[in-house]
Amino acid sequence: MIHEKLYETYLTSLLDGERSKCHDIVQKLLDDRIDIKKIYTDLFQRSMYRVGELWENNRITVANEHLSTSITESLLNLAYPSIFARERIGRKVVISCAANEFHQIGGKMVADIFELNGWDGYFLGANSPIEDTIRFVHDAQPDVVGFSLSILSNLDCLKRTIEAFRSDFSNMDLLIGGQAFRWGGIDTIKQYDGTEYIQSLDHLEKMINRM
Ligand code: B12
Repeated sequence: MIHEKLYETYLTSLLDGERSKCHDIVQKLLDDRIDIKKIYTDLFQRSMYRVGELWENNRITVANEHLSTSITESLLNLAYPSIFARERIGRKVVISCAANEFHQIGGKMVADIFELNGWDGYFLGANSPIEDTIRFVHDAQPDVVGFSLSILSNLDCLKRTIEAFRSDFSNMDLLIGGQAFRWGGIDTIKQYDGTEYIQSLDHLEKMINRM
């Protein structure tokens, strides 16, 4: 549980670019063994969604948004000691953002949740070209591949990616997620066999535990 007051303090520090204050808040939560999924969603995701609203309403600049993004990305790394502490279970996942998709924090979190559960998570980052992602998957031979989509207008890129994947890997399970689906597109994803839309990190972890 992350208290409202702590969230507000964190958000203010993030918007002010106070990296060390943000660092201390997150480190204390980790030291107190607060669930990493909670930190990811109730602190990082919630504050970045707020940053997006403030930017959309011209209450902060692109520079402020970039600063918040870069602080958040650096803070994700604080969780690494806990994330890699679990014994490896010999399973692999590749997580990528569709081509033309530059939002990468959500996808990185997803790879981390797999790691937290003992998987080896390969996160390819933003705007991954389809052919190169397919080549990487041929080499890495993962059990599952996941794609993150934040901008609904990139849905066609994602469809092309899924179709290219299906011709090379007919039986590979594909996971799809990201906030683009707040605005539609879930029915499109459901048309593809072996492709599952996952709406949150809680749902993701339940699914990992069933695999
Ligand atoms: C930071 C940011 C950027 C940065 C991203 C940098 C980076 N390193 O990631 C930059 C500057 C590149 C950017 C660019 C743009 N952005 Co932007 N951006 C954001 C912002 C503020 C935060 C994104 C973020 O990190 N969110 C936090 C993460 C943790 O949340 P998440 O992505 O939803 O991920 C969670 C779940 O969705 C899920 N999940 C995500 N992926 C996956 C994958 C799988 C497999 C699974 C299971 C789950 C899963 O798990 C995560 C944890 O719970 C958002 C605001 C917002 N609402 O998020 C706008 C936002 C996404 N951007 C927006 C826009 C419009 C743009 C631009 C078009 C702006 C422009 N005119 O140029 C461009 C598009 C670039 C592109 N082609 O991708 C809009 C999108 C609106 C819409 N209807 O599509 C938003 C919502 C802002 C707004 N309120 O208007 N942006």
